[in-house]
Amino acid sequence: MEILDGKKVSNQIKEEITVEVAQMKARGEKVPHLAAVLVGNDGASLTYVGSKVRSCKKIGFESTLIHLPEETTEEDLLKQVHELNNDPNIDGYIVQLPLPKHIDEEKVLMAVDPDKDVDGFHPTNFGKMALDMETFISATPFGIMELLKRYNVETEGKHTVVIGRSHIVGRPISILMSQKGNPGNSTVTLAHSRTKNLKELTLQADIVISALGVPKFLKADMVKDGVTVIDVGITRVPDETSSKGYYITGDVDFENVSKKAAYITPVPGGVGPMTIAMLLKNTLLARERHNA
Ligand code: BQF
Repeated sequence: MEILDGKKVSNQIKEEITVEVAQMKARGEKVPHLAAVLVGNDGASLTYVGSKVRSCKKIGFESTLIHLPEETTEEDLLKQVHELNNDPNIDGYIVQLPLPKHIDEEKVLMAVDPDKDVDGFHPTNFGKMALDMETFISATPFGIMELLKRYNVETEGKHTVVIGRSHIVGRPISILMSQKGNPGNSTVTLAHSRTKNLKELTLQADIVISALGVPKFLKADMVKDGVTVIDVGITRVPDETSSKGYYITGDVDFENVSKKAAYITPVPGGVGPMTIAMLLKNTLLARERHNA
């Protein structure tokens, strides 16, 4: 069994980007500038945005955090989005999800300039991804592909079962894994809440990608020997004995599934850190495209 160490690989990617940014600077070019819009004070969102901004500082990017109150109206948020679209200093930006319930997420994501949409959530960018065109690939699916690539995990002709059909992870990774390329060329089954006999499917899988959000859902008796398991789940489970008041767990019963797996991602330290690294990669790409 080999651990797919997302923490380690994400640090490698960040080091590679650091070198490129230093070269940009040495040539007298502007360095990439990422902005993040956070609405409200959701604990997990604050953590995620904080780590994105910290990573920017570490690798030499400029960053701007726009923290708006929970009561921000949809209209005001759309105004902020248009300001970022028109700000020539900003190469790329994200609107941290989830948004408060009174704001229409789809409307906001549609307002983001696709050329600055480093999360790749705009329909134009999702469409380009699905058609194999150059675009911003969403950070989490992009991170999974990069992790498989850097560990030389064989995907060609393999049966990949994706669990979960979210717009942000399940659906796009099912498309990417079936596309031509390496990683890719996989035969993909996309399973979801209405799937019957899920266990029958996962038992046939060479690769299982779980993006469900149910702690320890995937059990050892659901996978075959030699399986590759990618765990995208991150759930905070309340825990009074922990200093943070919670611990983080994935969709996979790691202790038991890892005994049968050829490759497996841990939680934390697997897909999560890769998501951050690929957001930075997309921001670098945005800067380079604006130069070109
Ligand atoms: C780790 C996210 C659900 C909804 C909105 C490192 C992250 C997570 C875990 C992280 C995520 C999940 C992010 C670990 C960003 C990934 O060590 O395991 C980093 O910061 N993520 C997000 O911005 O919005 C989300 C999950």
